[in-house]
Amino acid sequence: MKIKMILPALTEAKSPFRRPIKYSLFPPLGLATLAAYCDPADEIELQDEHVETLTTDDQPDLVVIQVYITNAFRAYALADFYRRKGAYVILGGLHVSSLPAEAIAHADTIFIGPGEDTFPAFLKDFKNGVARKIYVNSKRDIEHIPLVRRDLIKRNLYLVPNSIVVSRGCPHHCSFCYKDAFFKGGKSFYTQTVDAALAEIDRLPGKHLYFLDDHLLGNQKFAAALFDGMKGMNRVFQGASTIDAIVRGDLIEKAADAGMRSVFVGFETLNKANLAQGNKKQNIGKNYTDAIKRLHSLGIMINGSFVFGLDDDDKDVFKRTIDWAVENALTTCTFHILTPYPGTALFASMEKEGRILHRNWEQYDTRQVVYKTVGLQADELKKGYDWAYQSFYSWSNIYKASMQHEQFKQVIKHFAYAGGWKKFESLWNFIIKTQGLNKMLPLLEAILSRVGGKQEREATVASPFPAIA
Ligand code: B12
Repeated sequence: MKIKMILPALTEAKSPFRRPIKYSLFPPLGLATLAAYCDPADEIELQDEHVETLTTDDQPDLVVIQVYITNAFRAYALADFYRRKGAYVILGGLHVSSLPAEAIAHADTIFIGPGEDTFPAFLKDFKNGVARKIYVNSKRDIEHIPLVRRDLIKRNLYLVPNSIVVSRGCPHHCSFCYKDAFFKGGKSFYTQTVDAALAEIDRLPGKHLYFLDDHLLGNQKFAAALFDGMKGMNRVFQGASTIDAIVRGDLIEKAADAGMRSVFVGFETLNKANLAQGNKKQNIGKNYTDAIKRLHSLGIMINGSFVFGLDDDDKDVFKRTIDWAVENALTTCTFHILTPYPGTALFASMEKEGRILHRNWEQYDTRQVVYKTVGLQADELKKGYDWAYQSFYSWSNIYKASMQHEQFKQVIKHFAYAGGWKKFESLWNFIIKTQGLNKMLPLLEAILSRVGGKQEREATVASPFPAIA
């Protein structure tokens, strides 16, 4: 059987003129995970529209499309196209799980939730000619899944080909997060076995890894065993965690010893009422500054993530946030305009209050205001968000943030990194266009590599490479 797997892209990611580096970071891991359930005799082609032009003159028997919010319309157009050509088209992923009624109009079969049980069940039914219209995930278990089909990934098209996930979901329940909608009706946080995770790491060439897990430190026992196992594997890695997991016990020290060199932290907001609106209980009352100092002392770079537009935000929120991020020497920041994803508690409450402005999902990219604001006018919010990026990455603030470090070496490295990354988007664009991204990997590994003792570790260089939003 001929199977075509597609990760569609939104327009911006496909621009022939300028393509932001963030779209060339990670390969389509979800589809490569699903491909592992296909028969070895199947002829599979996996195409990621973020990094390549789709071939559409083919005649696959089965087309598998992954849908998330901003690529939904493109995914539906591709699905319609292949159905007209006579292929059997199936749709799954986060957006399909949130809005099955919308997706079903464009598919022969749709999938709700993770695909580790439903996709193999479908394949069996499909071969027997009895495929159903809808498959709903019920088994939440990734302990014994087949090896991700990394051979289908075109590694040379990505800056970070070694992305990996060893868990699904997260132990928390923030009202704006996709998670509760996607994992409705069952476990919403589960991990691989430590041995399977270590074996998967072992399969990856080179040194650098990027864990895409929502919360790598979320299961303390699992993470501790994973980091113990990784010690001596000579890896450097980046991942995400919450503040409360960073300050609890000595897990973060274990992570640093295992090779963690940068962490994505969702600070979201510095305002308690806003944290409560976002149900981000794990951040309430936590001393952010202590956690930051601890990370810096371990040589772990921090990519702080912030959301603007929660109801308690006022005009000063942008400056307050930037001042705080600079004072605390965050190396990189990603800012977002609050975005209610369908299926979330936030979307439900805003819809009830008549605050959802439209359903043009392409604009739900966290850079545009898609709901009726409360504390700020919509244009103030958009302008403030744009200003936040400009201000945080201005030379004066990069200089100020760098100067917060105690060690001179760290000052220089912070300055070079933050300046270098944000100011060289056109260089990244050139590298992408000339297909030179994979040649940058050794540089990334060298920069993230372990530095000697504690004193030197304090001066660890931050990654000059983008952190994901
Ligand atoms: C890596 C990543 C990216 C990468 C690229 C995506 C890629 N290459 O896969 C980049 C950096 C480009 C990116 C960008 C954005 N992202 Co993003 N990203 C992620 C991240 C961190 C990991 C995805 C992943 O690999 N997961 C692991 C794999 C194993 O899981 P999976 O992909 O979900 O696949 C499983 C199931 O979904 C299912 N499945 C998926 N497809 C199908 C299809 C079929 C037929 C079947 C049966 C099953 C199935 O089976 C798979 C195995 O269980 C997720 C967070 C997350 N935890 O998912 C956010 C996430 C997907 N991103 C999100 C968003 C909003 C964005 C942005 C719009 C935001 C922004 N401001 O940057 C942009 C725009 C992207 C665009 N082009 O439109 C949201 C999506 C919300 C939603 N409701 O759709 C998420 C969930 C993060 C969040 N905080 O909410 N992202």
